[in-house]
Amino acid sequence: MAKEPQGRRPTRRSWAEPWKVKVVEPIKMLSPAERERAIAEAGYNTFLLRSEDVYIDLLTDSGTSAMSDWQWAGMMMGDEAYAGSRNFYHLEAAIREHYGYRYVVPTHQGRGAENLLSRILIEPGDFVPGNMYFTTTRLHQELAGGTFVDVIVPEAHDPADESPFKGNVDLEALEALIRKVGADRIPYVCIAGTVNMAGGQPMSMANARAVRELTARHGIRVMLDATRAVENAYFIQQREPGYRDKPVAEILREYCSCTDGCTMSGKKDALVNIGGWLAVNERELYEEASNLVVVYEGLHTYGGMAGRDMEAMARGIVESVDDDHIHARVGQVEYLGHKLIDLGVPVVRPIGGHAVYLDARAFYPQIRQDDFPAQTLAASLYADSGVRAMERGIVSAGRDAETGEHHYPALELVRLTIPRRVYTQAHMDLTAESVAAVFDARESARGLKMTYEPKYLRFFQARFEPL
Ligand code: P70
Repeated sequence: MAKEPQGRRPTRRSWAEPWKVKVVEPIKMLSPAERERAIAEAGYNTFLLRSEDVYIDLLTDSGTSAMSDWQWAGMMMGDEAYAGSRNFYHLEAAIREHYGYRYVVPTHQGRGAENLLSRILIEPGDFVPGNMYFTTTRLHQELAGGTFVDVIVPEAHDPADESPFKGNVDLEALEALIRKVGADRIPYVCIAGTVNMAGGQPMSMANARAVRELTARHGIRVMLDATRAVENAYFIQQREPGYRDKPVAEILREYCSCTDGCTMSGKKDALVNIGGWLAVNERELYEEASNLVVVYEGLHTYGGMAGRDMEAMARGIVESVDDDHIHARVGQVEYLGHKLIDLGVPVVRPIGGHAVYLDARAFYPQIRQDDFPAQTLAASLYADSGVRAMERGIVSAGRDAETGEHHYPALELVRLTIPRRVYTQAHMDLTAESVAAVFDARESARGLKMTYEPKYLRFFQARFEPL
């Protein structure tokens, strides 16, 4: 009998998700004519589409993940007391164990924590350096009278640069800022891992430690945006010498130990549909935050969440640092990303932790940034297949608070964001084929013009018309 040819057996074994599906939610693709109508009615803004009109929803990984049976069981254990809910203490214990901070103030989501932190620490005229801006974070800094200063490494602005840690802080830029404005005008440095607006790019442990050392010399705090810090820890494990054999849980704690506290949107890493927190190590800061939280969120033992929400998040934190979970999560994002690279589609490299970012400038060189290339691309993708993505370019960047001019970000991107534990490989395949089809039709694309522009965070509600 003829032998099977040797070459047909894969040399590397596949990985697969460490779970199986127990409940399903039906989704359907509208007809092409219905999709055209839906996106026109939404003002060519994917935020304004009805979820029921979306086939595969890659708008965001925020609050869209699937909870486990253990988390759902926890939902039934909600202690809905106004004060002192047992679920708060479970949450506090999970944060102390896995993130390592001493004091925890729960909030309804990430921006609730950003509001508290900004109000407490920022004085008018202050500067807040960070490794690239995030929309809500920067807005709260500005509302408190501060000015955000981008100190991310220059390669973060180049979609083709393959550096492993494009989320790193440019230490020279940070030092130059300290010299220029003085340490007493910098209440804290805000670092994020992974960096959302840079394409989900991580920062290294070495860089976190160096930021720590530099700021310590000047008596400046470091606050972490911990929203996707577990994904960052996974990249450290995979890419940074000396971390290959360490569990992600251990790396996360080490990473957080380079900082004085964090704001957190639990809707991402922590595998819940709603929730967040502010955590700090200083008693005085905690006292101020737990006082302010009652003004804006709720009592300091629920912060806008139900008891059951806090239980789900406490359990989600435990699940999120599991090595098999995080490998499969980032692995799925990389699967989609490499598929697109193989199809010749321009994407931000290396592939990030929570999303694949299409490079809309490279897609549509004929569309000026003023005519919103990324917004155009996101709308075209929806029209092609009902896949919903998010603009992360000039619309997201908003206007300069002083001059009123558009910010012109170097990166003009469309984000295909993968919810955790929700979609299959087949959904990723279909998405990749749709992106390739839109890429093949790229030459016929025109831009958009903005017909309605809200004052704050305009990308959420702005409306457009085809040029
Ligand atoms: C997204 C979401 C939220 C987020 C984040 C980082 C690094 C803080 C937050 C705020 C949702 C979103 C928010 C604004 C514009 C578009 C989308 N990111 N830090 O899809 O947390 O939403 O809980 O208040 O990514 O990336 P929260």
